Amino acid sequence: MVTQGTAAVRVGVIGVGVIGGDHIRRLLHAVTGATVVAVADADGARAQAVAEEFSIPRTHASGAELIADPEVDAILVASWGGTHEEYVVAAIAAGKPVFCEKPLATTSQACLNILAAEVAAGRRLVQVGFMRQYDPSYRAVKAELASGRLGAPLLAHCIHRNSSVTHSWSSEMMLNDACMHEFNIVPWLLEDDVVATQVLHPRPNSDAPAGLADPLLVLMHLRGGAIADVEVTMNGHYGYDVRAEVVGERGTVALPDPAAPLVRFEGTRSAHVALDWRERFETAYDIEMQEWVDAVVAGTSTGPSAWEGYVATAGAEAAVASLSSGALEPVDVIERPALYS
Ligand code: ISE
Repeated sequence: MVTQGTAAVRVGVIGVGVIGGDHIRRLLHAVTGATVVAVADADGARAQAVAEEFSIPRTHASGAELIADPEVDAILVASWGGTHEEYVVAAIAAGKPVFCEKPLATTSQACLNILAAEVAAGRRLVQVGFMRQYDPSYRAVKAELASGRLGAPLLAHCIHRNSSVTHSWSSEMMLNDACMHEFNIVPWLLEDDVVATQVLHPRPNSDAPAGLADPLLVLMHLRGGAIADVEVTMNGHYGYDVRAEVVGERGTVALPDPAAPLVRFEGTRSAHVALDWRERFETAYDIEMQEWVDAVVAGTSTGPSAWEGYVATAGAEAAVASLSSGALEPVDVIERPALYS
């Protein structure tokens, strides 16, 4: 909990690349109750430049040093996924709330180490950056399903399209970076667990970088018998497009298209499509960050838990296994610790 009388939660940010920089701006200008007092980045010059740009008082030489800073109340981890485990475990050891961008960690074993640290601490300190849970349209779909009038969910059809990606993208990243979101949002929407997954790959798009199995079709089997299909496309060309429709026993519910003016011009009718995930989920990111800060102030943890981070990583891992085996792969997880019940 933040010291009584403190004007704002003093956040330290580790990793100041694209999403880290975005969160700093958000904490300083879109959210109330927080300020950013320190940054650290593997690239010291970048940390310095960001500190200057946002007038952040301190730059630390390492994430560990930032976490130990007594003037930092809460940690935001936005560094490369492979570093998350170290920083999240250190923040838990220091008793500081930590917001960790997705993925919680790059392997399910690393996630288990985080769970073990949090369970040993005896309280939830970790929130994972699954921002879709804060998107008003996803929340509306969940509320509709929860009303029960559509009956039990039978199917979910999901689309996750990017416009284009760099050559550094691999087919595995399509699953453990991009589709990581659906491995969280599908169980959250359907209130059920993914128990097995299978990945299918059609003929690859000839515009995709060589070797990229783009697009992929990911099937998710849920414990209660529902099945979700997820199209993951990295080179859709026209914009960033995320969709979901859930088929229930008595009706269906779908995410609406994001609001955009309908333009009639020179013989066409058109509407703008978001260009990337930051634009599409800007509101969700703002709400996510505000609710995290509010929870830190209240000394609670309300957002996506480390448990959710773990099961999403386990699901993506099984999908990566299916990409090579072609088979339906089980998603094996440990029994849920009482802390997350
Ligand atoms: C990107 O890396 C993200 O994290 C976005 O949230 C995701 O939707 C997108 O597909 C990825 O490229």
